Amino acid sequence: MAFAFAAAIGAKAQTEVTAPQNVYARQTTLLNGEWNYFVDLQEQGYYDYRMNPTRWGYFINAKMKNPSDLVEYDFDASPTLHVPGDWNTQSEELFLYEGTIWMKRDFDYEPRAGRRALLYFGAVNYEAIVYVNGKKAGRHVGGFTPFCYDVTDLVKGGKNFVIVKIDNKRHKDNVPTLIFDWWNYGGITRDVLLVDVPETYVEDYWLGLDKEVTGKKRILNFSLKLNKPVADQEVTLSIPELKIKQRFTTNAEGEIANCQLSVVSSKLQLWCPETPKLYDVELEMGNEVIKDEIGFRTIETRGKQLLLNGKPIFLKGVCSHEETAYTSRRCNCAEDADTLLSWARSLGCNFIRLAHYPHNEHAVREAERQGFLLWSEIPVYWTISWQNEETYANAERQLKDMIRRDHNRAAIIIWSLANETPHSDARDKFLGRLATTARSQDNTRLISMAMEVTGASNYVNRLQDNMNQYVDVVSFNQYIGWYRDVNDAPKMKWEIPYEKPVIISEFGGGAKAGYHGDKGQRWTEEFQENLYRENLAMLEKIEGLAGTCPWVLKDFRSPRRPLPGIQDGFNRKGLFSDQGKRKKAFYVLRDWYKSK
Ligand code: GCB
Repeated sequence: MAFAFAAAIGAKAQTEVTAPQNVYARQTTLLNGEWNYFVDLQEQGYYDYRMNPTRWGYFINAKMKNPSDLVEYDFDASPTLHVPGDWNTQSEELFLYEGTIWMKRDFDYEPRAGRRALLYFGAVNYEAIVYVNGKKAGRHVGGFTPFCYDVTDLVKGGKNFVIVKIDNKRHKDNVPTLIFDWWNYGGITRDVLLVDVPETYVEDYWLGLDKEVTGKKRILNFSLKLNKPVADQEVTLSIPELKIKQRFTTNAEGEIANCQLSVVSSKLQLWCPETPKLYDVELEMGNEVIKDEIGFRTIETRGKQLLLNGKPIFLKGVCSHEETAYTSRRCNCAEDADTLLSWARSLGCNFIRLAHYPHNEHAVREAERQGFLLWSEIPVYWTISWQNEETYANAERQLKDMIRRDHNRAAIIIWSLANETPHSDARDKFLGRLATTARSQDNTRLISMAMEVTGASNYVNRLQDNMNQYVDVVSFNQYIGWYRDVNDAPKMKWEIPYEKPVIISEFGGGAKAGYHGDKGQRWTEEFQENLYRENLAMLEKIEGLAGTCPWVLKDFRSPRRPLPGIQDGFNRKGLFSDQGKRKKAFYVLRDWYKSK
């Protein structure tokens, strides 16, 4: 089993630490709630009038002390935004805003001997520069993964304040790049926590089921890593329901490496969509107890088959953005996920492609409790700056952080590295490196990426992609019936010359809920319904088809979809409208999934 002991790529600010595994099980204080904010269009709170970073930036939280003082901002007199939350849907004037916003929150802190204070952000989109009591804690880029600072030396007893400069401007070299088909929600979009840990604490752990079945026994693989190389620390792992209580001791690196626990097969209930069994797991080190719920399952391929717990499975999937039902804002909690999951459930799904970036941890855990298999992806989307080493480091860091956060989630079976990337040597090199990294971080899951079929002259679609050597599952998006004539569907032949399972990671077309007409009339529910019928009939014939993920569960906001009266700023390829109305295609897919 691979364990991600390597430090994240890229220069770390002095205070940056690895975000602790299962942060919600630690001693934490939520720093969510109302944060004062103001917009800084010209970033004058950061740069002076010669465009040099200034020491007197807004992060010092200056206050007038004398009547003659000049201070041109005041956090405490400024309006507030709720955290977690995107700013776009909290203020009308921020709906289209892409730029810098400063946010501040006060908090109380009482130092205790032998304890450290970590400041954890679930995600900030896109760049965050974090200051505590006027001092910089660090800078982070990437909008969908957690990051954490050790702020013990920055906090003091009593009143403290944290200020974050958040910038969601798009840039060519970012991941994702300048263009993408979803809303660029800015802000502190996930939880902020102050985490109270001992000097030496469990930074990460890994517990999962081994693929090998030996006689009547199964093996659980267990590894653990402390935040520093402290030897001889005793850690007790308990899984009461399996009558496991075992003590381990850390080595000189502060690790418990590749330990194995044996369980009687008949006593172990495997996690699967029908019975998503999770076991209570406890890790005890000194006074610190970390509780988790962990499912045990295996995932592998055999030829063109996908095997869950050793048995072939067909993935009845759907793609979903992390955008709420009804209100169309960024999701950030289990309740937000619940509605979307119930919609996927009503379709008969057992699988969700979390597009196109890692979704929040609550959503992943909720999906796991409810028995959904998951595909989790990093936003290497369309045209990334393949030649830029910094862009690579950024993508790799997002990949590692995605894997690290969720490597104990049985629900996740596929790590996806990219979506619809244009072929070139530079791209192949970039994605090849990412694939090797993904494998080194986690060799217990499958790797894939949403590819494209090349050319369809004479109605022959051939999937030819150098990336196939790296993936376990061949996945591709196709839009026959939307970006190509629906009448072509019955004529299409598919050539996928790889001995690997095939997932159709996207197909679909738009319809405005409630708009009816002929099946040849674009945007009607009938058009979309017919498109689904034709596509399912066509896809069914693909040899080795192991799953389908139509695009998409619900209509979602996108700046690329302006058509008045129809799109109005929404990508309308949802099977549900943004208001939860089922479109006719919903029933076509539901019936097909019933037959699977
Ligand atoms: C795609 C993209 C997805 C888009 C979709 C569309 O191929 O992967 O992000 O939203 O097509 O609607 O065109």
